[in-house]
Amino acid sequence: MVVLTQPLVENLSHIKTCKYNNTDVFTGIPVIDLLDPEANTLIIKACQEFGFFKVVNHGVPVETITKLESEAVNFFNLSQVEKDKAGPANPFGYGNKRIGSNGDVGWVEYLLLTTNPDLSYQKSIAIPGNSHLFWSLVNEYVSAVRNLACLVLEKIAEGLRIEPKNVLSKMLRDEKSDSCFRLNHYPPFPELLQTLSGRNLIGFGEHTDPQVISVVRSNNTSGLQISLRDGTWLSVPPDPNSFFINVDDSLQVMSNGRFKSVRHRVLADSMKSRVSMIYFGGPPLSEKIAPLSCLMEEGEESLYNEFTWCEYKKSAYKTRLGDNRLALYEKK
Ligand code: GA4
Repeated sequence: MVVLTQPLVENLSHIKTCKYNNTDVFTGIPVIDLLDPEANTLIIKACQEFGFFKVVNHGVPVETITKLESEAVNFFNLSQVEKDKAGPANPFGYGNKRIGSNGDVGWVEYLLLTTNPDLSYQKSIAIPGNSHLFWSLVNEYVSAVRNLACLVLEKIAEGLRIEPKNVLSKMLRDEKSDSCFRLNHYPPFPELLQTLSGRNLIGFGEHTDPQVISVVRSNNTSGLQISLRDGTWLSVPPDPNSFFINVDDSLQVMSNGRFKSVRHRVLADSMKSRVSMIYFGGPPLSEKIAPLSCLMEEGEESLYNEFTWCEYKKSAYKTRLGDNRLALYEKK
């Protein structure tokens, strides 16, 4: 069980809230069994409908997950002074409430890391305690969820009948893949304060992920919500034994809009800490992000102007969290 202690609240006025409206629970979430021979087709359907689904029989060992989660809990339980030694997030490192560098804030603290196992980089982020253990668990976890992300991307390629089937996954397997990893901790936000204001505190504001695909795992605390195409928000029941998959902006472009990147957010829970671990699978910086030619039907035109991942990432990092970052690249 995850138990975190946190001294209560400084000034909250800068953190956004949203109206408490008993958001509906997403009961229809597509659940894909990766051992199901129909998984390809079901994944395509989920990518088109929601840009979001859950996977079971994912092949990531339970110990890989629990060992890293327990290291993350130990880290977030350290004193503020100790945690700050691993910060500020710039963009990598420990961050507290500030998200990105353009004024976004949330009821969250986190470690944002590249998936680059380079030791000199890892040494630049000072993890107190047994940092060797920490980094080896991060590397073990990241390589397991990267495999999962690649398996899902290969099933997507098969479902779309595009060849070779590693056309998408090879971007994540490339040694220059620009992927990242984040450990998030959402401290509880006492119910009393929530009820007094009649509002929910935003842990991580609404946004889409810029990369290709994201693999999300959380403990048993709720908070994640996704937005449907019509703008309705639905709460995603937590499931620590499964992974949630997000379609990201780059995959939206590569599918020429057939898939939509999912808008999501996290609300703080009144009672319990939420700890999540997210792998963001990104392409190499030089990769051209454009609709896959083998997918285009006769006469079909790209909905987007061409760009590289480097260009998109640069422009994304200049935006506010909730901005529609792809709009800049949509053909008018
Ligand atoms: C959203 C997805 C990932 O968490 C992230 C985030 C990044 C950050 O936290 O530094 C960004 C956000 C994310 C998109 C817009 C910019 C950059 C915060 C922000 C305001 C690590 C990523 O790659 O893009």
